[in-house]
Amino acid sequence: MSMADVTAAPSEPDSEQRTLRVAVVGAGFMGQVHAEAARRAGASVVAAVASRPEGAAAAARAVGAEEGYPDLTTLLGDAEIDVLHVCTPNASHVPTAAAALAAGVHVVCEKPLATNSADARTLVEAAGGRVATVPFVYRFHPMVRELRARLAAGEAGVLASVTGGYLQDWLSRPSDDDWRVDAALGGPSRAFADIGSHWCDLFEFVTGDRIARLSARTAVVHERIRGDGRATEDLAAVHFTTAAGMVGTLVVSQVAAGRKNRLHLELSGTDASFGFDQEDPERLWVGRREGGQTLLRDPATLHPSAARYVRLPAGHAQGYQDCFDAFVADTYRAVRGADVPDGLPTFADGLRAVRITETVLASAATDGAWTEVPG
Ligand code: SOE
Repeated sequence: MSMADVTAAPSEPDSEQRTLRVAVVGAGFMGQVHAEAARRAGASVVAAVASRPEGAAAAARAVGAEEGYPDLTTLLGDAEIDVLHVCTPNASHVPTAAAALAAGVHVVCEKPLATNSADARTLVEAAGGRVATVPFVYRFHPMVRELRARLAAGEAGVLASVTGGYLQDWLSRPSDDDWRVDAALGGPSRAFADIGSHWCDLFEFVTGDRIARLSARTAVVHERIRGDGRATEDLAAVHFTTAAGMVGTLVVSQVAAGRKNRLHLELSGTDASFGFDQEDPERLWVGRREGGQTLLRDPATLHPSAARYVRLPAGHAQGYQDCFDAFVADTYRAVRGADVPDGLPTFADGLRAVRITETVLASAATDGAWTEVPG
């Protein structure tokens, strides 16, 4: 790929079509990432809604929207938007997404889609013919697509086990605070719903397999009591088996000093093994008895399904925001009715993640009893 080819990247907007009008609810870190991705996909970020009416102007400034609205009802009545991005605390995802869908608007809703599976299922049903997606964005790393293509081609041989984790440290001190530690806003699960959900989605996405049964332990390391008075888990350790017979282990922690956003998975097969680390997303480790190698994200050598998500020439690092951009661009393609390559995470995937999270909590509540994941 030359520098000139970069302009032909698949996330370029289709200039034949009218500009999509989008709005963002929630103007924190995630809202800003969504708004940037929307602009890069060629949409107009016409409106923002803050959590409090008096925050409307500040919310618009934070996400670079044309106008701030005091509440969702006013926005949906006035702004004629095509897509709503829901980036508010977890407990408000369901009413916000449901109101937008009822108004005929397509929805991108942050994970967890809902704080329980009954509500998540209601949203899946409410989506009807609308495009309704959940940003499991790590699917859009080119090296994740490369891994998926190699597994689909049978390169691993018998894929027997997986080990991995998702480690962060931004809540490692007792005084660290965020709405996510308040169960009334974040829901009954914190670390697992927030980041364990990403790991499970990525594992199932790359393998095409399903986590079937699991045994989990959770721990509250810091008794952070907020809101309704329940402390949510800082970490979870999960042992699982899959529908295809793999065995896996997973540790999820938001109190792991020194790790910032380390989603890591290592899949071991009888012919080849693969390792991916989200903190080093330009590389994929491929291990064999004869010797391993680390592949660099070089479009010249990647499977077409991976090269599709390459935006920059090899050696010019792409990362987190690029994943978001690609996810939002594919969402908007679906909104426009275009053929979308497979791998767009939908509300059904959001429901799946909530079900796995509920199973983790249920198993942990029964001393790690082996528990079936429904659905
Ligand atoms: C915070 O834990 C967070 O921003 C998550 O909410 C995101 O989903 C993850 O991608 C990075 O960490």
